[in-house]
Amino acid sequence: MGSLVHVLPALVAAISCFTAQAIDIPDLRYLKAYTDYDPDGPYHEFLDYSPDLSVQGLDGYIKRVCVTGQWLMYYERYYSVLRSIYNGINQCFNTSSSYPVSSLRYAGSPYGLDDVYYNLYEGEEWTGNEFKGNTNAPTVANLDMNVSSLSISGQSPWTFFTGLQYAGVAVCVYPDYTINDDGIYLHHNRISKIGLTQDLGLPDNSIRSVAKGCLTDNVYRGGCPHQRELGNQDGH
Ligand SMILES: [Ca+2]
Repeated sequence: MGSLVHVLPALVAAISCFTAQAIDIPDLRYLKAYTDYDPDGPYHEFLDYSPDLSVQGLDGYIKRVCVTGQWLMYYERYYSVLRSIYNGINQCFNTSSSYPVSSLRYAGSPYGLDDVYYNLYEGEEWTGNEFKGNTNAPTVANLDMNVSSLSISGQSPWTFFTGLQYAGVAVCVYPDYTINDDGIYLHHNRISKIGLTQDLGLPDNSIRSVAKGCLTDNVYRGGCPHQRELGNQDGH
């Protein structure tokens, strides 16, 4: 009987662990890429970045996508030249074959759909190299004084600073846009061109550190200029 007493709690723990995982599944990001417009056709499911879609044999062949999360698609390999953004929760979009896609990646947390997160990008319109995370960063390291666009997600604002160690000019950005499907939420905001976003008050290539929360009175709530690319469009 002694051993059974020990086995039972372990079994209960295993079952609750499985239940937690099952509940988490609808929150996971994915992108299903179809080579035809047929919703019943074959597809390749992406859960992570693809810097070169020729690896999956899909360079230039994606005609339809179904997504959960925020996905960025590019004309060129290695995230160069933004083609379109698809975001949603279990939403499908047709894409135009006249504008082939050669790489793709998601913006947001790799852990949970609406977990707090930020992504900083080297180029305008979320192109090029990236610095990302879910905690304070006293330096943005490889993107120091080179951030030209950004994305935030989850239910927390983030403060961006022009100095190292949270010094200098600061702006707080709120995730003021919400996608909701059957009680599953994604809060987010995006800035495509930091230098050209006058309300933001930060020059291009000026961000040097990042902190969670709103640590300044300089608050920015606008953004998401690429709503035009949602839906059955090319983004052009
Ligand atoms: Ca830059």
